[in-house]
Parts: sequence; C-alpha cells; structure tokens
Amino acid sequence: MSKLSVILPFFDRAIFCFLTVPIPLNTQFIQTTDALRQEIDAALDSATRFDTDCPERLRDAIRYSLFTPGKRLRPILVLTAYELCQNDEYRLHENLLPTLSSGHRLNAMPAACAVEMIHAYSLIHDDLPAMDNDDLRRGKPTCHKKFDEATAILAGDALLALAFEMIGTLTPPELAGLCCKELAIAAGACRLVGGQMDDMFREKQIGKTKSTIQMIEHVHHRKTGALIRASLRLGGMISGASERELTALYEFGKHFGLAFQITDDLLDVLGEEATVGKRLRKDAGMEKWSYPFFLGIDGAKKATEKAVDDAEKALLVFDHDTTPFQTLLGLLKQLPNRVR
Ligand code: GRG
Repeated sequence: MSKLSVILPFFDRAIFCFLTVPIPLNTQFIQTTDALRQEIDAALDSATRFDTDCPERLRDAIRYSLFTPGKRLRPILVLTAYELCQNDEYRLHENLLPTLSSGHRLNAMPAACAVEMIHAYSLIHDDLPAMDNDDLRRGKPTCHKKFDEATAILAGDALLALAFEMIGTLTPPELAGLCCKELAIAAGACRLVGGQMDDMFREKQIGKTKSTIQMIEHVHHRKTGALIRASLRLGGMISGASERELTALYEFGKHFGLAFQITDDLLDVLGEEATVGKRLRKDAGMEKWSYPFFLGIDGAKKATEKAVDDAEKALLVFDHDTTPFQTLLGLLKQLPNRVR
C-alpha cells in the first residue's frame, strides 16, 4: 500500500488521490501497460503512413481517429494474452495451430493493430448522424465533425480493410488465415455489426418495458464483447495456445466484456463528461437499454462485481506468477473503478 498521489494511466483514474487515501500501487502493472500502449501507438503510426495514392484528407481522418487518446484496451489484451500463453506451464501437447514457437510479443502486433483499427472504425461509424449522432469522442470532435460525414464513412471503411491487411501479414499463412476468420466473425453480422443493429432497432420494436436483461446481455455479448473475446483469443492463437487455454481466454473475455459494458453504462449515469470524453446521460435521454435501467445503480455495481469474480476464476487455468497474468488481473480489478 502506498499513500502517494497517483494518476493511474490505464482507465485514467484522473483523480488525484490525496494523501489520506491509501491506494495499492502496482508500479510494475502501470509501467507494463504504459509500455504496451507506447509500442502499440508506434506500430499504428507506421501502419498508417500510406503512400501517395491515399488522399491526404482520408489519411488525416484515419490518423485523427486512431490517435485521439484511447485506452488501447483491445490491443493490450492481444499482446498480454500472447505473453500469457508463452509463459504458461500448462501448455498441453494438443496444439493444432501452426505457431511461432516462442518469441516476443511483437509477433502479435499485427493482430493488436487490427483489433484497434476495427474498434476505431466502429466508433467512427457509431458516432455518425445516422447512428448515435455524437459530437464528442475521446474528448475531441468526432471524425465527421472534424472532417465531414463522407470522409468519416470512408475513413471507417479504410480502417476495416486495413485491419485485415494487418492480420494477413501474420506468419505462417495458415495462422494468418485462422486469425483472419476469427476477427471477421467477431466484426461481422452475427457479432459486432449485428449487436449494433439490434441495439439501434430492437428496443424500438419491442419497447423498453417488454425488454429483458437477457436481451440487453445478448446485444452487448455481440456489440462490445465479441471484439474483446476475439482480442484475447487472437493473442492466444498466435502464441500457439492449447484448446484449453483458448477456452479459458474466451471465458475470461466473456465476463471481462460484461463487466466492461456494465461499467460503461454506469459511467453514462455517474461519470463526468470531461473525464469520460464523450456525451453522457444518453441512455436516459434516448430511452436506451442499459444495465442501470434494468438493475438500478446498486444492482449494476453488484453485477459488475460478479462478472469480475467470474472472469478471475476463468484465469485460474494459467500460471498466476507471471507478469501477463498480473497485467490481465490488474486490468480486470480496475474495471469497477474506471472513470473513462
Ligand atoms: C458501428 C459497426 C458499428 C459498431 C459500433 C463499439 C460500438 C459498436 C459502439 C460504441 C458505442 C459504445 C459506447 C459501446 C459500449 C462500450 C464501448 C465499446 C466503449 C468504447 O470503448 P473504449 O472505452 O474506448 O475502449 P476507447 O476510446 O478507450 O478506445
């Protein structure tokens, strides 16, 4: 325990904890996630320079959306899952996936960039007037506000294609193919896009009073959860994880994604717009489905705690005495306290 004033860079606990408040200070965790974020940003930078055939305005819109400060949660999950499976002492001799036998997390960087690119595209399109019609994202004007609607649509389209170009650089090609399929499913009609579609239209069709918590869970399992689960599994696949490990990563991602979404809904009700960096109180204003609507604030907080516990149990398959294990656990444990 330390009584230092700190700003945790991840989920920026942009609150100064004054000397009277003791905070567990896991310096290694903070340094690790910060180092990962810097590596990810450097890789995204070199992947988005483009040659002169890319119109300057399009390149600027792509880079603007990628580099407005995000948490880089999904690529951090890819890289950490990769390292977790490299370190794991439970590795079974049941690997069916061709793999880079051992190595540095940079091996997984193309997949890390790819999931962030899919995420950035989905945020650009989600903010468009035809969808959420938002002016603010990551504390800055949304892509269509900064540029224009057509440019924002095209920047999203280009990011989606670039994500698969990145995945295609993985070696051997058979691994690239499997990872490509994993990501395409997560980003596709039955997951990310389908979840978004249901979120936009189903509540209007059914009416909020007839909706159930299972329905909202099904939406978020696809809209928010699918890319989180795929991020973890991609890291594992590139590391040559066993089926048992991949299943554990999926289970961890399922509960982590749920906790992430519930805390996102709680932030919409309880958060500070300046800290969260986007318009809040949308769920109330637009009569949208949300966990606090179904469970109340306290119920949503309890549901977060349960999801965090369930996620922690899923991790027990792995050797806990490693940096990547502690990083994943640290990310998980910070979820209930996230302020953005
Ligand atoms: C338009 C195809 C399409 C999909 C949009 C992801 C999504 C689906 C919509 C975003 C709306 C939203 C608020 C979803 C809830 C959780 C979520 C994905 C939040 C944003 O992710 P963070 O918090 O963002 O990781 P940063 O900015 O840190 O990267």
